[in-house]
Amino acid sequence: MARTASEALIERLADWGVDTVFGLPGDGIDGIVEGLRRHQDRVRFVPVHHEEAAAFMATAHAKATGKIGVCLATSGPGGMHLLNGLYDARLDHMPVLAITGTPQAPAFGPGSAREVALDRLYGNVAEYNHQIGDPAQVTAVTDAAIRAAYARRGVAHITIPNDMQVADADAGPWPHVAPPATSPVDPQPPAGPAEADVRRLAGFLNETEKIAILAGAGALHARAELLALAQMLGAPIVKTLPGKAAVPDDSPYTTGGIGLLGTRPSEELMKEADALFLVGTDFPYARFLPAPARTAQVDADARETLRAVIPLLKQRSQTPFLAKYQGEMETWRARTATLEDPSRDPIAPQYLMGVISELATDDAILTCDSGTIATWAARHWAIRGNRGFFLSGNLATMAPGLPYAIGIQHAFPGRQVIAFVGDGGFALLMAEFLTAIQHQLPVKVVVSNNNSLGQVLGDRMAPGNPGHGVRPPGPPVNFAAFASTNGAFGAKVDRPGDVREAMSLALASPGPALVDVNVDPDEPPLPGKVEHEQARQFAAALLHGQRDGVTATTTVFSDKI
Ligand SMILES: Cc1ncc(C[n+]2csc(CCOP(=O)(O)OP(=O)(O)O)c2C)c(N)n1
Ligand SMILES: [Mg+2]
Repeated sequence: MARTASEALIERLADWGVDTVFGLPGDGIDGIVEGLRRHQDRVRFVPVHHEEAAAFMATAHAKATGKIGVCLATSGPGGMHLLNGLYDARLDHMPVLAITGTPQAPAFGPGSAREVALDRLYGNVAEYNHQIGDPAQVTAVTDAAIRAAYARRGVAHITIPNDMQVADADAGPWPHVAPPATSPVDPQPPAGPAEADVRRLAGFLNETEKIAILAGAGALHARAELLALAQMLGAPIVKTLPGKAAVPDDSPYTTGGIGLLGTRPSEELMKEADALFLVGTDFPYARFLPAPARTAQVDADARETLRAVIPLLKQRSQTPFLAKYQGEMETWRARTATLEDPSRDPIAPQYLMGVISELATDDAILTCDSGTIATWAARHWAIRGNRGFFLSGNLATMAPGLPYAIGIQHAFPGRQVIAFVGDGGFALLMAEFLTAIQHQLPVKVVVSNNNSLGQVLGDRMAPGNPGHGVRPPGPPVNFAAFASTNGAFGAKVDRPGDVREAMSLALASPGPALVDVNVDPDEPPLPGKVEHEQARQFAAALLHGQRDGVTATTTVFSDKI
């Protein structure tokens, strides 16, 4: 049988080192799926239950491996479903290739079936966006798309009309004008900074007294350098949430997170600092940054830049700024530990996260959804050893936790991968747990089940409004039953005394496992530093409209540390 253009596509993906494609079949991509079938020894196809999840899996693959993630969807609805996951990649600067199908030209036009112009729809999300017009282009276009995704750190999109998917790869109508293919390698240009910039940076760092370092996802590979820098300058390291794994949480050089989910010492030191050094981050929440401070930002490779600047720095002997916040961190850590109270009933979500953190391996990877779960993970999932942490950073969408875990587990079959998700976020894409079961992936899912869209409840309470549409009537859903009915480990936990055993069993089970924990529905995710006025408004909102106003009010005031 003739070699099709789709085969040329899959072969080229394999040449680029792509070993997995996440997607959902459809007649709009039949030819491509057939190409995957013919080359299954080189590229594995992971069928999912919702295309949005495929895009999240591809994004997670890129986040965890640094290599391009690939997702596939059919024309029309399939292509539209990918979009949320692709925006996640775009906003967190991840190289992802989306492949879609399109009806062939004669069948496509006003009023035709599947009339969704995916190339136009993707105009805003994609750095590279091309509809194949000649089967002989496929190899060259694949090269260009992948190269663009790496170079511009974003999404590339190729859409292929049905007839071209199955056309003879080498017999396009215009083979003589097909662009030449390049080679399937991404040569790394020198990513280091210019020498003059390094000297200026060293001068800036040497002459400023109170420096705060803000480390982001772009510094995840520069742990040793960040710690050496902090030690020489006496400068505390504050971490953005996507940069959480940059340095261990028990390091004396870090004050942990920043922003609403961060720590009080981070918030305070940012106010006191007179210089800010941003390493590998485009942290968007300016109100948490020191306003008048002088600022330096590393956009070149973080590790290369720090390696170049460290030899030019003067070792400081007195480090009062660091020492002050090290002292404050002792208080914060002690307080954080008390919040992991095993005796609280209903179960404190902080305790649940604390137990996971204690029992997980030193190289476990935690993925997380947007919601109150992100606050509990930010504060109670301890980075130690080679642990990882991934979530949707700038898009902050619900639901990526489980698909992220599946994508990462495929890339790292030997590592423990845990998704810490909310009942709301899990419900959005819970069918992907079936994907884990069908692929026998040992992902562990922990649902922090507060029977509400807790984060929204918290956001509404801050200005004093009671919740509306965020707490369903009736008891919490039983997600554990869904897991166990379908052949996975499932445990429903309602009592604090059962949390540890259920978690141990789930982590020890060889296949996919789900622990669904009813946590306190009235536990608000408070900022690290709660001002009196904020606490008052929270309390007022709770007393107005919440079921257990009095319980939560107690928590609000006792959290005001
Ligand atoms: C796709 C999407 N829809 C809505 C939101 C707004 N939102 C942010 S957090 C949240 C609540 C999430 O609820 P759940 O997953 O149960 O987590 P919880 O906050 O209760 O811990 C919502 C609705 C969002 N971020 N993304
Ligand atoms: Mg919830």
